[in-house]
Amino acid sequence: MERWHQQAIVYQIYPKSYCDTNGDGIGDLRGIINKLPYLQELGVNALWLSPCYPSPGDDNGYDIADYRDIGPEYGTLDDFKELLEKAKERGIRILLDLVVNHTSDEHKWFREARKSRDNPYRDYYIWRDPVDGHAPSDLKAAFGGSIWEFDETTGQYYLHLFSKKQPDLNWENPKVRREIADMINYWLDMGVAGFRCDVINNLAKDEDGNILFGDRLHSYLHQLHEEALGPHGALTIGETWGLTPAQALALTGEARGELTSTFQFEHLLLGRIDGDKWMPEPVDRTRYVDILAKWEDGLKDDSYPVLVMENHDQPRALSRFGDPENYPYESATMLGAMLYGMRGIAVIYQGQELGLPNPTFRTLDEYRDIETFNGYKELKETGLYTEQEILDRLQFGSRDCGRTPIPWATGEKGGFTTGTPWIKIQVDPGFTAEEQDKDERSVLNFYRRMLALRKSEPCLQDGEFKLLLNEGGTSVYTRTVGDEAVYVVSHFADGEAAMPACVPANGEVLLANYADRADSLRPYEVLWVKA
Ligand code: TEU
Ligand code: CA
Repeated sequence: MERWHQQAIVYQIYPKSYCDTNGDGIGDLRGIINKLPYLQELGVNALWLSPCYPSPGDDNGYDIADYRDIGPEYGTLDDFKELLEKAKERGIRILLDLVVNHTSDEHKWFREARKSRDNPYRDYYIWRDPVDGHAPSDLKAAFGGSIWEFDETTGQYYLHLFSKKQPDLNWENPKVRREIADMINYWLDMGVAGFRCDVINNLAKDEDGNILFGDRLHSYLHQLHEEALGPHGALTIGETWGLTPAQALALTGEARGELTSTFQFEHLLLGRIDGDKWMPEPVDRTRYVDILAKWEDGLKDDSYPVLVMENHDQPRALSRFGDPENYPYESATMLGAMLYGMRGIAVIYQGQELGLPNPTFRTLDEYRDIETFNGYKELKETGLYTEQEILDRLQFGSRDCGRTPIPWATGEKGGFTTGTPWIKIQVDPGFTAEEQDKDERSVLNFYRRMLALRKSEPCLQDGEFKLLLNEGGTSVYTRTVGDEAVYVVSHFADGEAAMPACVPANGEVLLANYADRADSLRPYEVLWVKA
């Protein structure tokens, strides 16, 4: 694995909600270019841009109509090349989102494929005849309804794991694999440094209907690696829901010649009854730490965990796992330092560095996300909940909780736009970049100090992970190189706790979210101690 992969600190940008510079209420590439100084000062060294390709926006850009261009609402290819260049001047690499399990139904390939059964592009997608006049199977799509959509013109169904405007590509077809490898090379030749790979473990579908980790997944990924990713030394981070450590090892590592790394989201399923995003339950915080430690222990040598707590599909971590009402600063900084002291590729989602909680959604029409509208429909159909109970569940689980624009400055529109934002923006006192930049005791300045240490402290770069303690809300782990160690001490709870005996009393405090060092641990206290 390339050295820079191991040291990557990736900042995910949801372009639509980052910074709007032309007043249309939609974030754009020019806005990202303007924020490069802020990103460099934060200390990140790579950006992952969620899709900003041409798209009808059915799934907010994860329905791509042209893989080789920039959506006009975001700017032009020249703007993108300028971003690449200016980011590189600041030591920041750019990763794009590789969304190749499906295209938009407005992609040229699908517009052709649906014209006739013998169209040259027909087999770029997955078509089946009706079975007894019905869909070929009764599997459900992620955004509601069947995974099969009937196409009147040719009398067949096509497969879509997500919305019916996101037809799945047929990876069995060598022409599809060739097209995607060529597209990857197009961006890597331009200077893109790698990809976050959308639902990459869905690519291979087995005849028995299995759609996760299908039999031919490894061969498909190996082909992309050999023909495109490997020769460029590209960093790839696979989005792989339902992954186990064994499956992660089988997908990553130098010798595999497939992916560099994979997200694991197991801890992000906590607080949900059976993982159902609309069904809240108390978070088992001890289990949260145990899960993170399991992945640290499961991926060693040239496989790397990916350290993540938020993204554009998740509500804000502070609202899910912290205590935004009573300890916003302490719990946001504890969640960050407990995670980013660990070994792996660090991924930070836009706004996480400001310790943003969920925005408040009061009515259904304030939402924008297809998954949320489907959630509303499914909850309503149960007949079990009042309108307000449904809205409360959407507030708990909606992806839009992580998709509202970044509050750069005080004022109604938070310095995000001069126009009308595409989705509501929440600007709360103390939660803008402008205020936090000047406040030594802000989440932003804590993140700046934390990331600088993560890059400068050898134990945090190459140190071996070892969990020493995780009980009653207190956890301690070490990162060790030789006879030096950094102890990461976290009190994942309110109230006081004893300072664990395993923490060296005379160690040097590298990072702390309380101004002084006490003999005990205070609410959501976190310490990085060098000994
Ligand atoms: O997400 C994969 C996915 O399954 C998510 O929809 C996830 O299951 C859900 O949001 C968890 O609450 C990727 C993208 O990140 C997501 O934005 C897209 O909607 C999806 O794939 C289809 O491209
Ligand atoms: Ca704009």
